[in-house]
Amino acid sequence: MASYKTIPYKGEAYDEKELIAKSVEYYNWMEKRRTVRDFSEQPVPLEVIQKIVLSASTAPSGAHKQPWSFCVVSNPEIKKKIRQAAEKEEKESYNGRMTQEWLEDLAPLGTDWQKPFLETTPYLIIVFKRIYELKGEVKRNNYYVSESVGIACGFLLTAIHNAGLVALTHTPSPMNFLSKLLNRPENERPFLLIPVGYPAVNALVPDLRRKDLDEVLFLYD
Ligand code: IYR
Repeated sequence: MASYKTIPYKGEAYDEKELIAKSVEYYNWMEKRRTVRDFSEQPVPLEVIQKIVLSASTAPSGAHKQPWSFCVVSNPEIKKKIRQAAEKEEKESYNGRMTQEWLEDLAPLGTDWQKPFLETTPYLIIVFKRIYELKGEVKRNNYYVSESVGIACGFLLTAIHNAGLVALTHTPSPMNFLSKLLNRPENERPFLLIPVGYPAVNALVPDLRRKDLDEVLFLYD
């Protein structure tokens, strides 16, 4: 079995003071990230999206298989088809498929079946998970696919935030129409649909509260 040659790890090391300052600074910056639903139509250079996708693709993955495909849609006709198909599914979901409890949980966010951002945002990034690899006719396994792709999407959202752009993690359900519309191979399944762009000038976001540390951190020392 071939194995990787090894190379020195090139990370940065900080003293304790710097370490604390870095972690505080990073948290304060991350805390500003918000899911935005009001996008501007202002174009974004493709190069930015390419770098954001490369950043996402640095995520760790099972057996380093990088089991993800990022489809970047800017074509207006394809965006229109995606919007139509997504709204059709969402309409059915909001009008019967979702439970009363689910609708109540969502009500404070004010979402509904209409998804204009699917057409107005400069880019839709549709993330697919590759449940296996296809080398010609031969199938090779991927591992921890949802975990790997989930982490990559986290990296993607962070890279978008770092660029000063905004995103929405949209999950039309069911979303198999995306495989058809984008003509994806049989080893791929849609994972997340992420519109990316600048926020609208007067974009509003819900004034929500995030859990405190003692609600999410449990120390065993
Ligand atoms: N997919 C629907 C519903 C929805 C579900 C959850 I959970 C959300 O946090 C937000 C929306 C939609 O996109 O509207």
